[in-house]
Amino acid sequence: MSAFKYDLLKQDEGSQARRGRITTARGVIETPVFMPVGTAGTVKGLLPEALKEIGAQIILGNTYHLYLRPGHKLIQQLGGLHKFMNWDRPILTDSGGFQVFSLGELRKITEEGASFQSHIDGSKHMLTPELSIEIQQALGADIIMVFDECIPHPAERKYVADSTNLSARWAKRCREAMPAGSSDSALFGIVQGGMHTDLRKQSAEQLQEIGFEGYALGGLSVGEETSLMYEMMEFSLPLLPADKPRYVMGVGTPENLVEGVARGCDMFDCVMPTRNARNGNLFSSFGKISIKQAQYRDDETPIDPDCDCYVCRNYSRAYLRHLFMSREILSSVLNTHHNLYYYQQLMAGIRTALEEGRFHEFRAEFYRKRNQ
Ligand code: PRF
Ligand code: ZN
Repeated sequence: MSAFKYDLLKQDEGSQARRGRITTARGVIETPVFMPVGTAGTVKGLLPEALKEIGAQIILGNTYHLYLRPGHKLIQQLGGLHKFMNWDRPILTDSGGFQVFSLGELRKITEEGASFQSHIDGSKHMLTPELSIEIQQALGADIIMVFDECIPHPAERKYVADSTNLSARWAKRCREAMPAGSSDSALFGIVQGGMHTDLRKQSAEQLQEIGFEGYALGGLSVGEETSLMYEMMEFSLPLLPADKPRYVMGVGTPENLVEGVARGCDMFDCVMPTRNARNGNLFSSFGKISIKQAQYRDDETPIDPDCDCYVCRNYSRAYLRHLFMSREILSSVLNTHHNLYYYQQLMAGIRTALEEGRFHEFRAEFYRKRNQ
């Protein structure tokens, strides 16, 4: 028997927002939740202890990267991804569908799967639904994603329709490839359908016919207008079962998280807080700052006076600017710590607001601070 379950704790009255709880064999995840990205078996720049201190409940790993390097068989032999990277809380792995899609010219898609050339050494590989499940099982992920094709935008309608059907057939093969009974891992389906509501609906129905422990929206945040992404969320999320978690993949900015929650999303992941940190772009309750700007040269204040993270309690903008300009390793470490803390606090604030029935006020206050 799988330990996996989702409990809907509270439905917001003024929006689609939900306060929920996912239970896995490795512990509970309070939702809505943001999952830091740990592509290659590490959330770049942070010790697992720091990740916990920040409040990360679950992190994301990538099939594509770990398959190519160091190899899923090696990780399995060494006791699985949790042990390998010293992280004992839940891990969700993405199937490789999106990473292969990002390779552009280096890939070819057939009924069988996706052939591609490694971005590391150019070697040829083929990822199929069955292999993707085998890899994610070997890694020991708590939540496993189906192998899909993330459709580029814009795309011809015929391409979107054919690809969405192919992803549905792949989703079925993923379900069938899951080991029966013994596994503690949950399998999530991924809704595609591009920017077409009828194809999104068809995809949501095809996946529910197969049956999954949770459902994701794929193919968003691929270059479309933000308003179009919100429209797609608004249309697609209510088509998914209310008693299962809903995950919008690869999203997004702090605004996207607030708006995603308002439309009924429970889970998010994005490289934005970690990647931006390494580029010196820092989040705060009043917006984003670029720490390399000359105005911070002698600024003794912390990144965000409202933030009580380790970095904001101990370091000035002047010091963080110095580290960034000097290309010091600690620059990435401290910036990543602050940005992920900001994302985790944002989600914790959303959860508390939902519990107290004041999500509407929280959302208004969130925008008020940014615009003042
Ligand atoms: N599919 C998968 N992973 C993803 C996406 C997708 O469509 C996206 C889209 N933004 C991010 N990550 N498997
Ligand atoms: Zn901070």
